[in-house]
Amino acid sequence: MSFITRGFSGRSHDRDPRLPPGQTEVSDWPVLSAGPTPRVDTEEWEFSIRTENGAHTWTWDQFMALKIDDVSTDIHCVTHWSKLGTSWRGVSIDTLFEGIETSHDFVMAHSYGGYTTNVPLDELLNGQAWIAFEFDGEPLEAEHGGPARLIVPHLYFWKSAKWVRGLVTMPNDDPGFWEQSGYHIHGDPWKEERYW
Ligand SMILES: Nc1nc2c(c(=O)[nH]1)N[C@H]1C(S)=C(S)[C@@H](COP(=O)(O)O)O[C@H]1N2
Ligand SMILES: [Mo]
Repeated sequence: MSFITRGFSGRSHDRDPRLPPGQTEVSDWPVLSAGPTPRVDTEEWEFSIRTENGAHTWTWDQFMALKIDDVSTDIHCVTHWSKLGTSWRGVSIDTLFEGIETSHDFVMAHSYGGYTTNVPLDELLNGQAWIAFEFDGEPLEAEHGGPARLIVPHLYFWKSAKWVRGLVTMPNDDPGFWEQSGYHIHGDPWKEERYW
């Protein structure tokens, strides 16, 4: 069936074009957490965005009243696994930043439990990132970041902070948890920005 394609594509003949270099597809979903899994009840959960101009905070109920997107995307972990065609529901960072102004170009995502990761603000906007609370039609499991996690699918998955509790804008691209320990400051899987 793919006889001709095989001939032309050489040793990558069976490689799914959705797989960035050095990645292998998995069908299961590995759990990678740097510490214990925080258990955050939606009754207590809050999400906030803080800029140099102040803070906006949403409760779970307020969050659920926002515009919710269905997202289908591939995810790529720096440890070489990729999961293709995953489906999520969540609120886009565009929606959350409506009415929020900042002169800052960078964001630190903060999680319950203390994890942090840095992302340029313009890579969270224009339909590139969400605060997701459902996976495959089910509430996001605690091990995978529930009740809600950041997803930034076009960057390596360590940028997708589990148990996210807020975004803080910042003028400089300060490194987060893994970025301080040698992970790449940016993390584009197509450029293999793994470590530095
Ligand atoms: N809060 C928090 N978020 C995190 C991590 C973590 O340790 N703590 N690990 C990151 C890494 S390295 C990866 S690969 C993914 C793993 O997500 P998963 O466990 O749902 O596969 O979460 C990212 N987000
Ligand atoms: Mo990772």
